[in-house]
Amino acid sequence: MNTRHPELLRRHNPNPILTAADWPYPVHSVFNPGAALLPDGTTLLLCRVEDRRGLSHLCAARSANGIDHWRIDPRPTLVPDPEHYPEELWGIEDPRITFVPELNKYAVVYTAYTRDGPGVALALTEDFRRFERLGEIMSPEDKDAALLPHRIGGQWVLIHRPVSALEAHMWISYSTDLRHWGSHKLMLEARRGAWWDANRIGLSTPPIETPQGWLVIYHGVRRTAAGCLYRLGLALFDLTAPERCLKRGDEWFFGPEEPYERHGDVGYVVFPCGCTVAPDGDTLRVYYGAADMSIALATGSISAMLEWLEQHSG
Ligand code: BMA
Repeated sequence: MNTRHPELLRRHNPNPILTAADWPYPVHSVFNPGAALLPDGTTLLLCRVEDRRGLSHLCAARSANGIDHWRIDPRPTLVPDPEHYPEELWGIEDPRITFVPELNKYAVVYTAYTRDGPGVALALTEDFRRFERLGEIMSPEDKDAALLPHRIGGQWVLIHRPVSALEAHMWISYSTDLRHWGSHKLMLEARRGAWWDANRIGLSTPPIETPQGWLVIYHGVRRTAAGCLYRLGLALFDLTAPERCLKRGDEWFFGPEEPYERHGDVGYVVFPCGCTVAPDGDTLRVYYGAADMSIALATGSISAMLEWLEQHSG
């Protein structure tokens, strides 16, 4: 019997690919980047950068091969603007990027750290230099959000993760104007008890559209006596009714193993917010925050993930 777990995501060597030491200005840590593949083939990462006050802003890094020789903006790319957007009082974090063909713009959905906790904010951009803010679209406490790339049944679709007293599940909401959201539906529930994804889950990268459905990488937070473990699982959702779960993997498939994932400001965390799909339509590059300290890369195959889900959904 083969007792080894299949490796659905292979870590780049050397990882991490970006750290605070690479930054052109003084920063404390860089992690949890959103990702986009630009039309000219450039990989863009919109990185969460934490300064020494403890507040985060976003900074773009560009690379021709998506691996190295990153060109990092010399100054912060998108900074909190609490004067005009009070919800950004304590910083902006964890961007998730979706290209929206209908608008010919990228939607950047990010966490705005408000006086009342984290909420969800949306900005549109064509070039990652100028941004049009639509403001806070989900009130606190809510985060781990991303927009789907096109309307379904005439409505825009947002996945997000509101928090109740004890539990945090993934929800889906609909809108006709990107500003006002309703028709809220529970999309994926955290499991209970000893499960790796008990009590608290959230979207990782924006969903990946495949002929079989929306492939979703999500994180599960397992609370232990020693702290929290952030690990990744897979689920598949209906293309035309994305709140309908078709398959859900029982086991996590990627978790903190390497020293840079186990040690940092928040150890035992792998936290992807962005991925790119290569022109072959199958090769997936996942960019993830490691231990809330640095940015790492792992590569996988969409068809292998779908195959795994076929075999591992209970
Ligand atoms: C989550 C988010 C992430 C962070 C992770 C681990 O709740 O706040 O930004 O990486 O916790 O600290």
